[in-house]
Amino acid sequence: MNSSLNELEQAFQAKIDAEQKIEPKDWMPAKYRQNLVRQVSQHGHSEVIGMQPEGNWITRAPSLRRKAVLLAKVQDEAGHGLYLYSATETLGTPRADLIEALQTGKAKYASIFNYPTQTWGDIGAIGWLVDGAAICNQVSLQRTSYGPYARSMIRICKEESFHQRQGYQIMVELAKGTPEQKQMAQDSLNRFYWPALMMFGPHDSKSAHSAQSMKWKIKRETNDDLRQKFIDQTVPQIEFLGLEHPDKELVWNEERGHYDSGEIDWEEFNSVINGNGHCNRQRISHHVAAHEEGLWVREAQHAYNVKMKARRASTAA
Ligand code: FAQ
Repeated sequence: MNSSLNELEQAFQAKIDAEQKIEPKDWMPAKYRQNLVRQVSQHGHSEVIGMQPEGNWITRAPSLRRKAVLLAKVQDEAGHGLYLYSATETLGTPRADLIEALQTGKAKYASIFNYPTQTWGDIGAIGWLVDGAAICNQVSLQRTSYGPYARSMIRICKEESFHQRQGYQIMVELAKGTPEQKQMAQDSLNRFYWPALMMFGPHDSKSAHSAQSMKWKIKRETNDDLRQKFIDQTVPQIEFLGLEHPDKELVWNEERGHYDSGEIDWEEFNSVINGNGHCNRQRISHHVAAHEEGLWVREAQHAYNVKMKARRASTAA
């Protein structure tokens, strides 16, 4: 390796080891940049595509209050997507390229959003379990080494914790309601529990990016460690609801101080992340249609920017 490149890389790693943030104009290895663009943009895509399953229930929410709350939550997810796209753009990749990668299947988004929302209970389960899993992950990402990503996580986590509470509140109401409502809550828990565990990604031994991402402190905790945290925190929440745990192999392990759990269906996980889940095609075609319909807004914004730039240039002259 070229010695000056070697020195730059060593200085970069030393900065990371000293817990200093990497900022957009700092030197960084090409692979660090590439890995961040991959993870942060996929995170942004997850927030944006994640609006669809919940958006499906805005017109059918059971009360005006629930409708307003859900509408606000879905808007928050759009905002999260925008912070994350902005963070990715600071690494030099234009937004249009990110969108193209999403729409052509080159970039992934969280597998969970390819499951349909069939009942109102699913909206409770998403807020509780999906936002809950997202928070577990994102709290640790507040300490990620790339400054713009870390800062976006701080704000996003604050909003996600409201989301998680609104979801759990829906579940509490259903679980304490009529037998039919309680059954609806149980059914949603059964369908969303395992896909929520899949959000943490493959086991550490099978994770392609973890080792390097941990060294660069892009990721601060491994997939399995974060998943374990989520499994442990969810047990008392299920007990409080008076629902049955979907994992029949779950057992407390005194020695480890954690719950041991059953195995995820990795075949299902791989099938969903490779485009063959229930809703993959629908999610992308909906995104493409919305993007095309919004073209006039982007064109109007561009025309306005050009006009303002020309006006500023003429007043400066
Ligand atoms: N789904 O080597 P690893 C939310 C892919 S936000 C789809 O372990 P890595 C808010 C992975 O990308 C939820 N793909 O990868 C909300 C890679 O593929 P690639 C999103 C997955 O990056 C709530 C390959 O498998 N959160 O929910 C999944 O080190 C409610 C190999 O895996 C984030 O994105 C999966 N579950 O670890 C919104 C957090 N798992 O790129 C609306 C930030 C793995 O080589 C409503 N991201 N893959 O083609 C991360 O922490 C990491 O990227 C992981 C994966 C942990 C997701």
